[in-house]
Amino acid sequence: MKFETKAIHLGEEPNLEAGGYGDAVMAIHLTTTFARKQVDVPTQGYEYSRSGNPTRDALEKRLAGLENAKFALAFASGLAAETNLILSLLKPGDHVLAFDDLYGGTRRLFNRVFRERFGIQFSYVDARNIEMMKLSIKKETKLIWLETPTNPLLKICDIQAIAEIASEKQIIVVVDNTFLSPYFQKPLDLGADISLHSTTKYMNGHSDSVGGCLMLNNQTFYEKLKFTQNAVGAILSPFDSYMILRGTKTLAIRMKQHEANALKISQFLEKHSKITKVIYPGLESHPEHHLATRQMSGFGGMISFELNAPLNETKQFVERLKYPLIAESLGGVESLVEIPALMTHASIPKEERAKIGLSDNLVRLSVGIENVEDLIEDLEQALDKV
Ligand code: P1T
Repeated sequence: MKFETKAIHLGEEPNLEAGGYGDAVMAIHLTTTFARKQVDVPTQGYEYSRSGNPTRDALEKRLAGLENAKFALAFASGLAAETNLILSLLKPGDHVLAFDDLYGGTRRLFNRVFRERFGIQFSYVDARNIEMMKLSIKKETKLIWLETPTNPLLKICDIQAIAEIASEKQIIVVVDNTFLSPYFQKPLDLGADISLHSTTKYMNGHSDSVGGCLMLNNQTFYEKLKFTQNAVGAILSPFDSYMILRGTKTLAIRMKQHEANALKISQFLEKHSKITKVIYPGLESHPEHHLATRQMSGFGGMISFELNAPLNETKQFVERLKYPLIAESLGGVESLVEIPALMTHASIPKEERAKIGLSDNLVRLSVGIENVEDLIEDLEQALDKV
């Protein structure tokens, strides 16, 4: 079954047997608990909705299929998925080697919760530099944590090359695949052990559900993650499971349009005299453009850029835009714009931001699927006044 077909049918096969209604769409099983006839025989295996729920199970089946994975688990947010992963697979003293450009909330979780309070070690390196990655592995290194493309600088690292180094040393490789969705990148096929998403973004795609998921093939890891999911309880609700089931049906066509719009906008920005820098993996000027072409099947819908203007003028430019909403998050059908240093990455100290090249006036644009001419016209009018 091909991607678009899985995205519509997997997990939502109608029940045409006696007792089923043949629903074309998965029901939202709001129930918290499941009645049984016999004390020791749960009905169809269901006991209590934290441990398992038919709507969440349907979503997990779909998510696994989209990423060519054997297993998937759905959580209350992307950060809940990350927390579940670390609690399941690491212990105090273990070391995580992470890409130095990550979503600000991920670094906050690592540094302020797991390092300060639970004694897990983290070091941050530029994962584009394979030699540096090799040199940074310690005997306590249990996990390599990648985001590619990164948030917000869209740096791209070689998943396959890193997975090869990691497997020699039995280190688990996690890839946060939020920025591309499985439509454009499948980290497990490239040798990663676990793929992670904030489903809040492209997977749901309509800015109306917060969620997260993990996909993987290793049964031992899956059992540990599943145990922790039930023990800790950060599950995705039945309603949000339904929302993401619905969202994934249009993932392929949405991603194509996000990409087509982003490519045109990045080309427009690159030519504009008031723009000093445009970062988009689909541009030949992107330093990892060739790796992107090999590793990804599309370039996604995220663009970061800098204006030839100080921060206050950059802010005014953003505030003059008519269509993109000034908001955190990304991956919705509507365009969203933000200044990471003041918003999504404000929790990272300024000197850390400077080290990775995240300037105060970098603008991040999540390109929506509005008409691209409207979006370009809007950018043009806002740039004219700079
Ligand atoms: O917000 P939540 O669903 O908990 O997901 C966290 C997360 C994880 N990974 C990546 C790459 C992310 O971008 C995010 C959330 N990011 C934003 C809210 C943002 O505006 O960048």
